[in-house]
Amino acid sequence: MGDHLHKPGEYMLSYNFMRMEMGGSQDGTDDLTFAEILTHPNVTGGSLRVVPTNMTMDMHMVGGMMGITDWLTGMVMVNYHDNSMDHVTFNMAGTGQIGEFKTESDGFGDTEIAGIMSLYKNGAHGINGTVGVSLPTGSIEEEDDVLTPMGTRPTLRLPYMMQLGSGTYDLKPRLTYTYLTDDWTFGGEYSGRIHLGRNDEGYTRGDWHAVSAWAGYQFNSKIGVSTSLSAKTEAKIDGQDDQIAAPVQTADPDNYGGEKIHWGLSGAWKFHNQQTVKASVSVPLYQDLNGPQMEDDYSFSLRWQNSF
Ligand SMILES: [Cu+2]
Repeated sequence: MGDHLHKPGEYMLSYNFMRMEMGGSQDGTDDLTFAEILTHPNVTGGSLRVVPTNMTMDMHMVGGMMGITDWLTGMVMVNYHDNSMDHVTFNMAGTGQIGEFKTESDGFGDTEIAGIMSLYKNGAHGINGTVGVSLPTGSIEEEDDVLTPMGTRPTLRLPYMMQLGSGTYDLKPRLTYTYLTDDWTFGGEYSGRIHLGRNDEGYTRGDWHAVSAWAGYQFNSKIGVSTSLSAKTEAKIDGQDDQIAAPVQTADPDNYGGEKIHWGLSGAWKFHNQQTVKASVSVPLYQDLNGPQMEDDYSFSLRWQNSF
């Protein structure tokens, strides 16, 4: 949304559904087998005994934009998350499986407010800067039932990646360059998320920084396609939530972050006046993860927007 502004008094409403699938685990760039994961030490002192095999993250995002002046557009975005993760539980020792279980969390995530400013405009060239703040409206105390290596089924606080928010106020800067012709669009962007301070449970999610570049082609006034490349670096979690202490890789703050490169493809259809639908897919080309950590498989999103 950082690539455009609206005229003063003009509004835009959008809804975006996004699904991200993860599966398998890596340490660095190496794929890990169950047996390899089980030899890793864990935060509770022993070795890992529970292995996550798959995660599905669904996000529903509702956004509003409003043109305030010629150079400033305001934005608000509300997020709703629906996460599920599959696991295999192993015996206290060895590699014998005792069963499988699924954990789930859902609810509102963090809320973003932002100002998008036109910093430079000259013919086809434009640079926009966005200053965004993420408010900690998402829960960081989600719980669900798990299957332990002892065969018990207690309700525990879920690992960091199943929580719905960061728990901190976060800065979300963005700098976007676009070059627009009648048929073609080219763009480049830096974006980041910087977590301010420590949350109530005693940790800070890893800051991330990303750069991306894209090219788009407009076949006619209604149909366009685009392709993108993006690279992202994310730090480990700093600190620890004392209530997240299970023999599973996702409970270890060190098993977060890394470097990723993604390739994306999308198509947009302007089907009525100012109403557009857009479908996108993204797949990883390269992942160097602070592991053991689950790998990105793919993500897709479906977006509807209307200006008025
Ligand atoms: Cu807009």
